[in-house]
Amino acid sequence: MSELIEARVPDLGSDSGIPVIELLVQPGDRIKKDQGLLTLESDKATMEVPSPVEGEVVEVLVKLGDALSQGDRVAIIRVAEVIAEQTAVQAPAAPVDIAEPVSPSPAPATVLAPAPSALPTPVMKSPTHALDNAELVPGKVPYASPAVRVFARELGVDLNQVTGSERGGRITKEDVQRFVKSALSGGAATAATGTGGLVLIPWPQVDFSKFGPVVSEPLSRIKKLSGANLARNWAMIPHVTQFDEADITEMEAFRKKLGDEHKDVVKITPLVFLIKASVAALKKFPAFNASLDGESLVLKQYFHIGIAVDTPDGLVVPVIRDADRKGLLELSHELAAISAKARDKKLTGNDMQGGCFTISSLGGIGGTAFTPIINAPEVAILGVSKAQTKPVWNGKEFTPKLMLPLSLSYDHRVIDGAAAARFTTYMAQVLADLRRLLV
Ligand code: CAO
Repeated sequence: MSELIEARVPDLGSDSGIPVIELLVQPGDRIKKDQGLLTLESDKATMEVPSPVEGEVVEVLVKLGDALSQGDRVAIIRVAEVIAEQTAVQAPAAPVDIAEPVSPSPAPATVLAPAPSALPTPVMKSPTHALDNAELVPGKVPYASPAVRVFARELGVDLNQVTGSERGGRITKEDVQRFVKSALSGGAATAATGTGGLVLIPWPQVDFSKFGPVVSEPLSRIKKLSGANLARNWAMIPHVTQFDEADITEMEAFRKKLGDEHKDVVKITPLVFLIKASVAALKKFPAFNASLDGESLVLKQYFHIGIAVDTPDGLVVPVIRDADRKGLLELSHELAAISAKARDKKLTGNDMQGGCFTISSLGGIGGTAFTPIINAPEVAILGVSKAQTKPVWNGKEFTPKLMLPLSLSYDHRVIDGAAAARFTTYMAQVLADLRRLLV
């Protein structure tokens, strides 16, 4: 059984008739308790109307520009019984948000039919921490004062494209002016913030149905989130991809032996060997275990490895912490656990934070090489394709060797081509002879 509840506009103080400036959800979206449903903007503040419960959006009852007051209905939400039970026993994960809620007081569910007894408190937008890649959410409200929003709107500037120069990414009037100047001066001039005021021509608007039958499907929440991150990372990081091959003939024999010994306990795939080899290479080449922070490089002394996991809803990157301190079996258990958690949609924000370096393995599927996109603020990512037996010349004759294709994309602002070639060469050496892990 599931019940439907109405989400309503909470107490807005003395304000009323406040326009809706952004809709943050649409029918079919799975939402967390306190997740923003829409954004209201008065001349004093911008605020989100939070969902009173975890559940699924059945209907959005308002549209952009509607003027809302306290108690107005904004959406109908289905609360699954199982979700309701979970909510009762455990605190929900904090919603991914660019703003820290100042007053995230619980929003009581308004069950359809009975009148609402109490209303939630609006979540004011006032970020107190810097943006990171897990927090760039499409459709989220850029951090700017109402006056700056009005200014941007008058100039027809989409604030999502403006980089804020103040603490926490706050956008100022000057940022908007710089953005406009950059656009007028003819294209991709760099904004003074140094993060790149990329100016692009508009996305083509095409009525595809003119050319044949079409169906339209909304993107999943994960696709929207990862899409925004991927687009930013691809546009802002000068990527180069270094390709190499590792002879894993002996590694594979060892993996099979180990796999047979532990077949009733855990599955051992080449990926755990790649995690260990990556850690060894990160230790040898510390610039790969780093992040850019303005004009400094932050070198990490820990080894947390992100693993790209393909789920029916899209790509997620849970992180295996302290991979340097774990053996192949422990890594195999952890890999199985995080993959299952990812596919069951149970990963929390914490599971996906703190990564140093990401591995994206398509080796179980196929292909010979690809160019993975760096998971900012990391500076490199390893793509792995399917190993194949190939004839390799040993100086006298061709011998069959199992060759594993490696594709290392790196941030050329931080890493030079020579360093990247040394990194993959070293990885290939480690994978070819695992005894090197002990050196
Ligand atoms: N070469 C040859 N075979 C490989 C291999 C490789 N590089 N990597 C894995 N395999 C084999 C495994 O040994 C396993 O074989 P068996 O079933 O015969 O034992 C089979 O392929 C399937 O492996 P798997 O994919 O289930 O396991 P994994 O540990 O290799 O990967 C995970 C786990 C979670 C990374 C993977 O399931 C996944 O989601 N991969 C996709 C990641 C992705 O989408 N990246 C793209 C990002 S860019 O859009």
